Amino acid sequence: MLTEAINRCQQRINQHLSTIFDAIPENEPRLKAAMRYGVLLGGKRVRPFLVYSVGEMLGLKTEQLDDCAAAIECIHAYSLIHDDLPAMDNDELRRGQPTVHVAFNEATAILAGDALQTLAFELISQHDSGFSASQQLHMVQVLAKASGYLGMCGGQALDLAATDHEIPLAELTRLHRLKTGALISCAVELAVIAADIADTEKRQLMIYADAIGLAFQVQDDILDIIGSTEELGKPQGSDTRANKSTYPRLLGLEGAKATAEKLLQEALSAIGNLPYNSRLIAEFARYIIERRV
Ligand code: GRG
Repeated sequence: MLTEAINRCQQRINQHLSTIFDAIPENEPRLKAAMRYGVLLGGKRVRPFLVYSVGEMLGLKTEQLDDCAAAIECIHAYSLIHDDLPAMDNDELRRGQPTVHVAFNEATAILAGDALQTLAFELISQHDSGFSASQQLHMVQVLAKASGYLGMCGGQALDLAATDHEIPLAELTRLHRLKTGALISCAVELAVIAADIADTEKRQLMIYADAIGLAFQVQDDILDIIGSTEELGKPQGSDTRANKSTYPRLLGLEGAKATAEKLLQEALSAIGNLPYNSRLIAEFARYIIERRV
């Protein structure tokens, strides 16, 4: 059921992003090609999956959720393009393909990230979205906050500052809540705003989102040690984040696995009593900590 739903979501979001790009005029073909390359070259589509699965669970139709799903993936793609730049992680490969600054050039990669970021806000503020102006304003606000200073950018700044020295667990957790967790929580929140549900139910879903957002990063750190199936060339057991604090470094591999399991239980108990069929998002929470890519 989950694999089928993930495949369906991947096809849906890829198709919707393609449609969006087909409609963008060819004024700046190289910039447009770099944006399309950055956003359409693979990826698990975790954030769109959350928008679709939470939104549908709350009674929305898939087509009502397409632009929110595309917007959050545009923000994610922008963050990866900028994260790969020489001034940040200086990576030449992403998802097994040349990174955007390698395939195009550095200036184009910076602009492609910038333009994907603003495209995200364009998508959720369209006048014919079907949502009220107040819902749209709320979506713009949560997406801006999750991506910016109090979210992903702030987390990235903490991460850059924490290279070459160990940081305590509480600081590592704060860093990852911002850098990775904020956008994952935002995916759930966009669906919640779109469905306009009661505050008590919203609170439970946001506890779920916070727990899986952090669990995602714990598992990312674990995969860096045990080897992801995406990085088969890399020797198993090699810690490529040797100069950084990670959950396995601070807690040991077994401690990190126990933390991921604890976060999974927190996520599951938060959604256990919701008046919706939460089976798919429960299965997804388990996938987050069992995934090998
Ligand atoms: C440059 C402002 C700015 C932010 C960058 C998210 C991020 C912040 C950097 C990515 C670096 C990284 C490897 C983070 C670990 C967790 C993570 C977000 C991995 C990438 O996300 P996935 O696994 O990627 O969802 P795919 O390829 O599946 O889309």
